[in-house]
Amino acid sequence: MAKRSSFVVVANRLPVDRVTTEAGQEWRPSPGGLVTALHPVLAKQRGTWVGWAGGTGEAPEPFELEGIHLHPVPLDADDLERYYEGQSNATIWPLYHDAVETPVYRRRWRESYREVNARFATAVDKVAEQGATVWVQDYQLQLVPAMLRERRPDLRIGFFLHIPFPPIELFMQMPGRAEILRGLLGADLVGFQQRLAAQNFVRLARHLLGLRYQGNTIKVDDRTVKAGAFPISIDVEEMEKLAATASVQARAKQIRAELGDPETVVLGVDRLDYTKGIEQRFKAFRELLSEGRLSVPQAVMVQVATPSRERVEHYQTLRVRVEREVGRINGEFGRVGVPAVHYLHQSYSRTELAALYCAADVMMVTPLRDGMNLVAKEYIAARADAGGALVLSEFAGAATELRQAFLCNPYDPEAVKETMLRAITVAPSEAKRRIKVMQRHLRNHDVDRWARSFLDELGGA
Ligand code: ADQ
Repeated sequence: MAKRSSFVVVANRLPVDRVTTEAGQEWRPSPGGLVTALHPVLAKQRGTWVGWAGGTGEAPEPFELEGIHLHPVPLDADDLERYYEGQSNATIWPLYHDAVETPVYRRRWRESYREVNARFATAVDKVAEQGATVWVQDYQLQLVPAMLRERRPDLRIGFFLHIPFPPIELFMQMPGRAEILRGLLGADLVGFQQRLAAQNFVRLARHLLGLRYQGNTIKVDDRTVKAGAFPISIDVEEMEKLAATASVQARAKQIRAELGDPETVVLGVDRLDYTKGIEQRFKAFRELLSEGRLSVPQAVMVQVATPSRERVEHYQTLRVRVEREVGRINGEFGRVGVPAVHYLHQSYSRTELAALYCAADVMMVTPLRDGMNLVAKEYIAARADAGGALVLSEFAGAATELRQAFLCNPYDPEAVKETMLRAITVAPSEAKRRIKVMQRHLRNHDVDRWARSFLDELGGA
């Protein structure tokens, strides 16, 4: 019989990785903002996290790690291909990000998405005690709230979407759109990164299902569903402390030296994803070099592109395009021993990321659309010296909060170039002023506050 909890988090992935050590296989917590934020609540309430443990085949037995119950849900190879790579990452992901790549629609993927969502709902049903609070995370599990409500009307159900929620015209493309909307409406509280997304959602409820709403409260049968904006954040203190350690500071210096001590280090850190505007950033850098407004080795660019969703076609073609562009820039503007772009298709530790942030004069965050973008917030938190400058796309959720960044429209190449130059040439006193204002904002809006505000609202919903 599964252990029952009064607080359950449901996400596609469990916050753990299986690692092989000399002693055999063991589980390690995987670092991430979500688990950091939720760990205290989960530990205090003897909570359970329901999610996929990675790997295909039979799921491991439920186990405990650092005071949290972990309840694995199995996915087989077909689920992975259809529910995860297909419906989640080739249909919903591009559609919700302004269709910057054309979403692919397949009936079999949709069926698999439904089956897997039902499997998650069944798992939660098993572990949630009477009247428990359940918090469902993200676009892979949008049907879970309604499926759960049907099985368990006693539960208090929250849902948080980490990615944007599209305007009506775009959402209406989706085959099976009403099922998704009804799925979300199974929750008591549906949270988004931004106010606009919450508005898109309530308007859609009226447009598609004829539901009435007042403010952000939708009437569904005899219940009400609240929508709201809860901009996610990072563990600000952790990043501040990490970046201030002597070893990170030393490593930052070493990175600059290894880059040839250029005047300007421009940095990008993203999952290799077509929503992140990596190509737009390279184009701006290349044109500035070719117009002679920047030159190597005075300015160099470092682009960390974390491998991501490598079996999805959109991502395979993106990788080819990005790597071709890196080759082109280095071919034209690099010199022996001095590439213009240092391209790193690798994962890094938090420590190395912090050192990279500290080494960068200009951080380029130029997504075409992004729910929030935590890299932008991490960069600001890492700059204990209040040095550096952040170039930030207007289409990242973070732009709503980080108003002192150098904001730009990533679709406009001239705007990206001008903004990048402004960030490179900003007076140090002005740069410092901007960073400090943003740091103050972040200290008051960290990930812990995000989780608390959502759960408080859900408690009162
Ligand atoms: P992502 O699209 O993954 O998140 P982001 O918010 O930037 O984007 O978070 C990425 C995280 O991965 C950051 O914490 C970053 O430090 C880390 N990371 C990036 N490259 C790395 C590397 N090479 N090695 C190790 N770590 C790396 C989704 C949404 C966002 C939303 C978040 C949280 O798309 O809009 O901000 O969820 O809700």
